[in-house]
Amino acid sequence: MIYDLLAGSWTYRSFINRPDLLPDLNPKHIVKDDVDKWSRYLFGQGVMTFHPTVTGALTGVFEMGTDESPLDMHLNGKIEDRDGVIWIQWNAHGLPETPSDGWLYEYDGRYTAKWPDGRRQVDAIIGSVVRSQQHDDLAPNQTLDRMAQKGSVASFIMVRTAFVEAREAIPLPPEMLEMVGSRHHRLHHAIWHGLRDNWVNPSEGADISESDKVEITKLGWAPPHPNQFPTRGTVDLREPDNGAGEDFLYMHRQMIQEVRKLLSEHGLPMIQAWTSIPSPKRQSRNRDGFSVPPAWDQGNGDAGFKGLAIIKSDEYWQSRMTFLERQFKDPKYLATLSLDQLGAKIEWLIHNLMHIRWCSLPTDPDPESPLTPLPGGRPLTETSDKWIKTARGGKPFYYDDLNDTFSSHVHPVFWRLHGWVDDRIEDWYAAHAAAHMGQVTRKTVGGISWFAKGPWVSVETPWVGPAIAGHGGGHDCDQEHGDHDRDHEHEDDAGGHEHGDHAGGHEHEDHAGDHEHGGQGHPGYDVAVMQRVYDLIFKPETTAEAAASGTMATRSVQFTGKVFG
Ligand SMILES: [Cu+2]
Repeated sequence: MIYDLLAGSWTYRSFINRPDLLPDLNPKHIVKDDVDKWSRYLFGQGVMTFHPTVTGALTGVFEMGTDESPLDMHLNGKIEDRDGVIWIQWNAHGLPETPSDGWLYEYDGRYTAKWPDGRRQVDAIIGSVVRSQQHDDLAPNQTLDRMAQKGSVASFIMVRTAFVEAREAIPLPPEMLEMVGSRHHRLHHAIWHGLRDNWVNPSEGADISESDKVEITKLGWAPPHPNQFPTRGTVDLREPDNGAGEDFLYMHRQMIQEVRKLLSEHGLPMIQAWTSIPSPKRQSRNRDGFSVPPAWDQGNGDAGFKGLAIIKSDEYWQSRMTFLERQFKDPKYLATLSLDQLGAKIEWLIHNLMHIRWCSLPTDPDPESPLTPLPGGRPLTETSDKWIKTARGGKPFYYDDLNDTFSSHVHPVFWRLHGWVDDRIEDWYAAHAAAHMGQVTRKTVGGISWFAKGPWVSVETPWVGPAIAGHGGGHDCDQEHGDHDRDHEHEDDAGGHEHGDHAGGHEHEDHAGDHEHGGQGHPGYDVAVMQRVYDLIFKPETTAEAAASGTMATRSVQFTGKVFG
């Protein structure tokens, strides 16, 4: 049984078990005596945050105070499935040398069932509570005497509170959202991933026919290094390096560099990479933005929910992520990997999983239907304006599902986790420099600090999209034209094309985006061209019809947790 559906924060209220009926309260005619009766009915109130484990153990925190004078208790307990009903038994104990020192409460509750006919039913837990230790009374609602007696029993109701999203806790600056949230950037990220992921082995929702491939190739977007799984086992069993792993590392390094440039131009602070993958957190206010959002039913069955819940669990972090993190920081291990293998392993074994672990239930960006949950996320066929930028609560809103390549880079966690990925490249370089000096050499490629082709580096110029002949920026000369083309490369020039003439003659629906792309003056980066490529991969006409007839799921989940599925 997976208990992640209990994870996260709940508004807790307990009530004294009074048998008498309470008076009606008329806000237009307040009777103090009636209000007094009501106030004596409420026993306690606060925010309880549950942190369940997959085995049913429960820890957490109960917050009752304010930021200035916190009043916290720690929770410990267990969760049990009894004939399909989820029961929870736990206690809250005060913290030594804080105002709650010596407090002890015990709780017995159950998760309320879903009513088949319920409308927008809010998750709730109901139950009974007893005060097990007498204590000095600090609770605001206990004003009758100054001692809270042991043995008092009350009934409680807990109601799920909305998860505080990373975009609220650690918002990206508006200047950056304007750039990375543009149609231009969304399309580039989505088709770059979509082409290399689906060119050879199309996944659900993607379909690239031979004639599509011809058109995509004409538009300059044929991916030279389709994605390939990293192979477990010995070096002999491995697929030969094709450069896809290097593309993964390089393209995201280019994105990071572009953002750094924008931030420094605006005098804004840089976004700090994760130096280590954050330990499990389920904080009620998500202060650092890295609390793991709860799992939800994505509409793909019980197995889908369990898969999501496991990746979000503490156990996953403890058993899998910390192990991989140690590996990817271990110089001995890194010195055995080519750059391509490093990229492939990071992408498939840990990067995809970080995207999934920190993703959150998406909501409809349409201002007409605010906060309507979208369990399956954006349909792959949908790229209308509401998925780019809308307004919510009077502020600009950019759709930012972390588990969708059209929007993941608009999510604040994206830049932390990709910063972590990017730092592993430097660890890899240092490991090789130490293990076999001179076999890996640094080289600037397309304006990006990179590495020369050699025994551990398989391609000259990683792929980011259409290349301008002879100007780097993603063109793999070695593969397509042979080594003699090398003397046409002018790496140092490539960066200078950001505001260059190449872009001038074409249509630009999105000027801000177009001009910021390092070394990309090719007409293939026009929004209209990228939109065409997107539509060729994800087929709005055909899949929309199929979805309407119920034959095909249109879901946006694009980072896969399955490596060898
Ligand atoms: Cu990406």
